[in-house]
Amino acid sequence: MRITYCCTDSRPQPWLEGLSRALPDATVELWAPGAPQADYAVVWAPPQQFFDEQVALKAAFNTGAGVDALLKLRLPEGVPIVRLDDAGMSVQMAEYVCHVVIRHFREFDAYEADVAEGRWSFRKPRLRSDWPVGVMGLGVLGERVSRALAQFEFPVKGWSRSPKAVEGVQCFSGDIGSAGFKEFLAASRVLVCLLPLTPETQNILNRDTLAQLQPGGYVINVARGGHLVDEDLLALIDSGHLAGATLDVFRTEPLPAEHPFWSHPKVTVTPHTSARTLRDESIAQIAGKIRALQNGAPITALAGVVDPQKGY
Ligand code: NDP
Ligand code: OXD
Repeated sequence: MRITYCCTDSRPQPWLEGLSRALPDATVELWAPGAPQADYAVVWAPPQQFFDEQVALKAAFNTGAGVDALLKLRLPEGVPIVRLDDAGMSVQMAEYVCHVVIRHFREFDAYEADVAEGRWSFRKPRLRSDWPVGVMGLGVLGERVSRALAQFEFPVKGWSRSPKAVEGVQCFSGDIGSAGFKEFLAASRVLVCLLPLTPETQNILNRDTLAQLQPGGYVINVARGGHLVDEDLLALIDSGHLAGATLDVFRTEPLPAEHPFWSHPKVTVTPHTSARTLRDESIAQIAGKIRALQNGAPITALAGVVDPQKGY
């Protein structure tokens, strides 16, 4: 069995060694143009030439949860794409989102500013009931985040395309623009985006949808920059309808130096770090799936197989 590795964002050697250790019977190689045909691919943002040349793949494993970049390529007919299914990301995402919600709700940013000026001051306690948090997308990450927020006793609302039941979370469902979607927005004050980026969800955080949040709303985008219309967010913050935003993902990454998000006092920027791919967990998951396929399991038995029609 031959495995080809083509990830443009990480040092290849530890991945090649880890995959070789996990699959001792396999030949694991770094892809280069003209490389021999492989049975399986491990990829992140490969060039189009990669898929034009690798025409004998039984499956391609994406070393991230989101496949929006991969699905922009011309993929070989019938090759299943398998994304990371958690692999240590959901707990990181829960930490990040809970941190941001609590920081905003408890006004820790304001306390830090006071302390920096040597001021000992108290703020009036806020009521959790005034801070319902809406989570868009109740998949692997969204569900974990919703449960974590519910542990802190925030009123948590969740929205997904198909109906879901998550303990402690009021779940809404339906397509974008449906009654369920509108009810979800109207019931939320903090909005967390954990949707995949697809043609339907592109620009979903816009003037119209964000205006439907409760006054004093706060936006947390940890999914993809393409979900957010940057100018609409800034206009709603500057008009006072939104209190601010924490953004981990951007249309162009790294965020260009001249972008207004860097300096806006009500916008916090982090460098696409809310849930990182963990190498050992990811290798273990991918190797386990390759072993299952080699032992005759059908592709449908694997978690994380992407539906190309849905785009996630
Ligand atoms: P999943 O595929 O497990 O979950 C996606 C969820 O979104 C599902 O609940 C799905 O609904 C819902 N959804 C998709 N399209 C629509 C739609 N049109 N209308 C309503 N609901 C919709 O994905 P993950 O939870 O694993 O990951 C989510 C995203 O998080 C990734 O695609 C990636 O972009 C981003 N991400 C960001 C990271 C970072 O560091 N910033 C790290 C990892 C991921 P249904 O279940 O009904 O299909
Ligand atoms: C991912 C990401 O999709 O890191 O896994 O954004």
